[in-house]
Amino acid sequence: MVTEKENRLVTLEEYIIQSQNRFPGATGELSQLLRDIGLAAKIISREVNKAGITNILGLDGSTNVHGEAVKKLDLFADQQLISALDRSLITCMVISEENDGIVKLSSKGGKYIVYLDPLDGSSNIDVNVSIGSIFSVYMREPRFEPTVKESDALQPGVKQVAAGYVLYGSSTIIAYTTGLGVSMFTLDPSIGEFILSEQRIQIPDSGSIYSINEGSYNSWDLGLKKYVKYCQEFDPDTNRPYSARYIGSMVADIHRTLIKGGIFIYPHSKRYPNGKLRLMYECNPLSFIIEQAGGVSTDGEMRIMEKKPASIHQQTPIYIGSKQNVAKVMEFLEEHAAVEADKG
Ligand code: P6P
Repeated sequence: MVTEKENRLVTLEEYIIQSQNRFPGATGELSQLLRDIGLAAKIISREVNKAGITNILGLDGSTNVHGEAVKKLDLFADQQLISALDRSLITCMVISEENDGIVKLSSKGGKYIVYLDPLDGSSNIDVNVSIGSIFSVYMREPRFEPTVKESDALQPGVKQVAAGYVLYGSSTIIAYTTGLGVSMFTLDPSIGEFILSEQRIQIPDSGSIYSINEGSYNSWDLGLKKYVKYCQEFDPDTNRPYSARYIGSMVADIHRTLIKGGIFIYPHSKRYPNGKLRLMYECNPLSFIIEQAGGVSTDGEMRIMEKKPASIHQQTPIYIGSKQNVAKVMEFLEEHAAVEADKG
């Protein structure tokens, strides 16, 4: 018999406060930061869901640091997230895909640094495919320098204090972790609140979905080609052939991988020698989520979250998902690495 109390809806705000109360020494600042992001997510969700009506679709004519055409909603999302973080005066600096350099906020003494991909997968905006926002939070180091500088933000992913994503899909959800498991909330637009839908999420140890842009097949290393062919072979004992699913929005592909298991891969290639996806505001935060759910995330040679960043917009290859699926692709990569080395 579920008592009324157990059945009561828990909002994101209530959940954040309840979680904070488990840390007697907590100052409430990280809680406030997470609430700031939740507020911005509601505002962005409203615009994403009516983009077609308010002609916010389409390009605004500029390009971002990677030379990618920027769509109006990218800028809107960037502005909403940065202003929400600025208002609470606990974040000193934001690094965002939409800004070449660091964005210094009003509070020079703020204890947090936040990386943002304000609207990931924005190439899908005009075709009504799910897109997402990604955030990654670090403590500022060194803590009490008078001025913030880019080098303060060059920290490995293992030093994240929080990370998460917002997925603007058939419903708007937010998933985040502070290192104590992954919690997920669904936006109820009728009351304007994110409602707790799941906590301590666990990714299946193995999955039968592989997710990669096969259009780049010809430029892959031999081991990766062999792995994808392995996924496509018939073997009912290992539930193969696997299903191929690729949305082109990392948040959506990772969310599916978290829930259903399997693997998402964005490898290095001739076009992207260091990989396409950004280490600090795509791969580290989503790796934190997947690792907290019991999965793994590597660049093909080392754990993503242990990479020491050399620059704030650094790119990396990524193999992320269920333990057994990532282990299997690594077997193929290692087996054929010698062949690749010989090719030079
Ligand atoms: P491709 C979106 O532009 C993005 O940054 C990720 O969200 C997505 O996984 C990837 O790039 C898609 O890249 O080369 O397959 O179109």
